Amino acid sequence: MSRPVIGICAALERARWSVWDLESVLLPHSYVEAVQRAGAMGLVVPPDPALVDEPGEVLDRLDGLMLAGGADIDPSIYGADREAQTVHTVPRRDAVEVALAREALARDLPLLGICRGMQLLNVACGGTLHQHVPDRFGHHEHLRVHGSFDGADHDVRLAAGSLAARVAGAQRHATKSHHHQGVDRVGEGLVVSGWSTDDLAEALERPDRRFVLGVQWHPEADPASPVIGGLIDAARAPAPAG
Ligand SMILES: [Mn+2]
Repeated sequence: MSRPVIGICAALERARWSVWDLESVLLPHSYVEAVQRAGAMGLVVPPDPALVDEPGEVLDRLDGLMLAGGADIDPSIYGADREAQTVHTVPRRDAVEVALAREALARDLPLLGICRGMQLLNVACGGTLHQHVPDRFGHHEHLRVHGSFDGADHDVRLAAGSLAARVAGAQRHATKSHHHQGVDRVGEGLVVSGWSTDDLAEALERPDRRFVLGVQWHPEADPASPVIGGLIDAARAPAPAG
């Protein structure tokens, strides 16, 4: 039996490798490996502008969608002015991912948003973001070292009976954290189902969908995390008729 196919949205970034320094479609291998480890095939989805109008063109070929971490979302999408700490936004990527997330919700395709991906899910549903969590909350517990998960592996508490708690297998869950933005106003239809000790939203879900989950932490960075396996299980289950 063939593996379920999970589309993983990749970044558009300038990158250096070997002798090259070029605009690149970029995705940390940890996302692809985590999907493979859970028994699925990871298909890297580049930010193709044609998908803004026709997201079904790629979703038709997928059993699940993963929105990966990455750059700050351009605040113009959620109707806010850019604050000083919001940098290096990639509006082309944002637009493609918003279209994919909305269509995945509409067709009840299993969807997991990780870090930026959770924020993207919120924005796609009309929500807003805190543009710099340390300014709002007065601490750096969600990101200690740029480019590393060191020192910011805080716990989250998950709501009893929530999808997040079911997938994590417990109401207290250890996480790898690396974010400076966070969910502010929650998008339409979404429910916050996880919090850090400062009450920042750490998990979002759509209880009226099969599997729509956003996590503010990085399960792909933790081989012991059951979260990506939860997406794969949902992607493997037969879609409801009609
Ligand atoms: Mn956090």
